[in-house]
Amino acid sequence: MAEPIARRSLLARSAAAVSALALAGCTGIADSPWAANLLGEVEKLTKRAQRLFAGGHALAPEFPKSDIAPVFRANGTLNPNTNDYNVHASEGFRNWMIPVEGLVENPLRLSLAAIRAFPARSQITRHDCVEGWSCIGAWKGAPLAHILALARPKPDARYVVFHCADPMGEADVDTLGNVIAPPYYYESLDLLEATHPQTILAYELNGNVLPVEHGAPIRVRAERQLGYKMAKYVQRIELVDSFARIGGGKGGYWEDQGYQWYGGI
Ligand SMILES: Nc1nc2c(c(=O)[nH]1)N[C@H]1C(S)=C(S)[C@@H](COP(=O)(O)O)O[C@H]1N2
Ligand SMILES: [Mo]
Repeated sequence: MAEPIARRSLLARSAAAVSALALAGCTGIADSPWAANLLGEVEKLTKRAQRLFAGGHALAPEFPKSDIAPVFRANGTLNPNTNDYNVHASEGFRNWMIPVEGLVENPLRLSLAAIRAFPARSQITRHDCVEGWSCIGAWKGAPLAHILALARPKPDARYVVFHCADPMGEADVDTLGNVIAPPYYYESLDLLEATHPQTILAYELNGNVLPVEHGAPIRVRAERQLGYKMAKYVQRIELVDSFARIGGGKGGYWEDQGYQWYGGI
């Protein structure tokens, strides 16, 4: 019986998340409001500097084919492994449907076939993970700008939120026997980053159909951003004016644990 894993509490999960932060050299964010404030300021500076010096839509470097890593490292969830996801995987994701909703004039429901039929962009880029590794790979997908142009964000839309299919931990049971669902991975970009030409909904890696460990059937590539900003297993896209009502309110699963929202590189 998988008892010990199934009973692992959310508290243990967040303790694990804090030690993961410690490993990533981010100790103290959670304990010190002063440090958190400072980090917030640095974050704003990084964002302003990147946009000022690099320009709003300056491109991340792209590389020749000869630089592609023989094996692209996978990180975070390697398989959502929920009943629902497993059914979709067994069907080759032909029934996977991504709603684009929230603050849009024209809500969409995108099948994988529809996403593959959009004009595609291919790019060979370097992925940087905060855990201290990088990997170069070739990605192909549909520019998110194209999809947002079809959905027509309303004037008050500020962020694009990606809701993912992978639960972060197991369901838990409280003392009254109520089942507590685990949080699901989610991430967000502002409209500038979301409409950047290298921000794509990717369905191919190195010329092959996107493998499950890399986010099948659809994952975000936002090439000026750190790895954790690039949601895998995208299930639903929502445009919002604020993060207040989503997850822990910080704009992403890892942001809710203390990571910066602006993960520029
Ligand atoms: N849904 C989801 N997206 C995710 C993650 C995850 O655990 N779940 N991990 C993030 C992190 S920290 C990194 S570095 C990259 C890893 O992408 P890869 O497995 O294709 O290398 O995915 C990001 N997107
Ligand atoms: Mo990462």
